[in-house]
Amino acid sequence: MPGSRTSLGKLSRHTLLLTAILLPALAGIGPARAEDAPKQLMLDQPTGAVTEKCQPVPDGAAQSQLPLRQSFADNFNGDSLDNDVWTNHYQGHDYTVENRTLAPNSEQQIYVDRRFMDAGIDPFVLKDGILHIMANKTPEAYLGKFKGLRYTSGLITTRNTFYQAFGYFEIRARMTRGHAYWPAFWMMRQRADWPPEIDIFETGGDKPESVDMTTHWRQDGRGKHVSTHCNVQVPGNDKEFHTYGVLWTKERMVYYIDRKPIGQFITPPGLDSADRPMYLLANLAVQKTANDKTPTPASLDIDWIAAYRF
Ligand SMILES: [Ca+2]
Repeated sequence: MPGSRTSLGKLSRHTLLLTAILLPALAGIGPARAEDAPKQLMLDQPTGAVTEKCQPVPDGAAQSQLPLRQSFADNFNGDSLDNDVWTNHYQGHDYTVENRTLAPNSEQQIYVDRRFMDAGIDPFVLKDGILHIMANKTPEAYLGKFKGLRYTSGLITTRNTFYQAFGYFEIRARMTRGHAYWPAFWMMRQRADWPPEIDIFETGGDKPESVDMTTHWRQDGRGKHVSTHCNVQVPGNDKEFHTYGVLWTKERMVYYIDRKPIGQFITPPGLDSADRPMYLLANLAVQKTANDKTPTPASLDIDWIAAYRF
C-alpha cells in the first residue's frame, strides 16, 4: 500500500515553519498560459556512472540526447475531466469512502467526484486549458457520510486505462501553498504489488518550493521496503508552472525539473523489467495536521500530464 509514501514524517516537520497563506486559492489563475504537451521531444540523458542512491546531476555532466514520442497525454483543454481516461479513487468499488483516502497516513481528505454519494461536489475545475484539483472543507451535512474526513479533494488515476513500463513521464503543474496540503504526481502498480512506487513530485504546502522526488522498491526485488530520495528547491513554484518528470530506463532513473536532470540512480530491482508497467496518479492530499490555518479552497493546478516512449 502507498501508506508509507515517504515524506510524511519529513513533511510533518514542516509544521514548524507554518505560515498561513490566505490568498484566494485561484488568485494565481490570471491570463491563460496553458500549453499542450509536445508530441515529440529530445531529452538530455546523463551518461555518467550511477549508484543505488540518488545523486545530483552536476551542471555540465556528460549527456546524450534521447528522442521520445508521446504515448499518453491529457492537456485538459475540455470543459470537464475526461471520465473515459481518469478514475477518481484507489482500487475497489466506486461508492466506498475507504478507497478514497489513505487511512494509514491519517489523511484528512476524501477524494470525491461529482457523482459520489449524490453530494454534487466536483473537485475538478477545467478552465483555459488548466485542470484545478480543488480541496475544500467537507460540508457539515456530509461529515457523517464521509466518515469524519474534514476535507474534500480530488485524485485522478489511469489505473483502468493506461500503464507503461520504461519511458519518460511528466506533469506541468503549479504547486499548492497552504498548511497541510500535500500534492503529488506518482506511479503505481496494482495495489497488491507495492512497492514499487515512483513519486515524480511531492511537496508540502508549508514549503512547496521543497520538491521531493522518491522511488520505493523492495530490496533484491522481494525483501524489505527501501527507497532513495532526491530533493530540489524550486522557488516560486506555487506561482509559476514547471515540468516535473522522471526518465525510467532499464539501467537508470533520472528525475527532471523543466527537463533539466537533477538527480539519478540505478534502476532498482523490480523496476528493471519491461513486463511490469505502472499507471499514473495525481492528487491533492490533506495531512492530518490540517487546522484552522489550512486555507480553503486550495488548488493543485495541472496544465498537462504526459508519457513518452523511446
Ligand atoms: Ca493544458
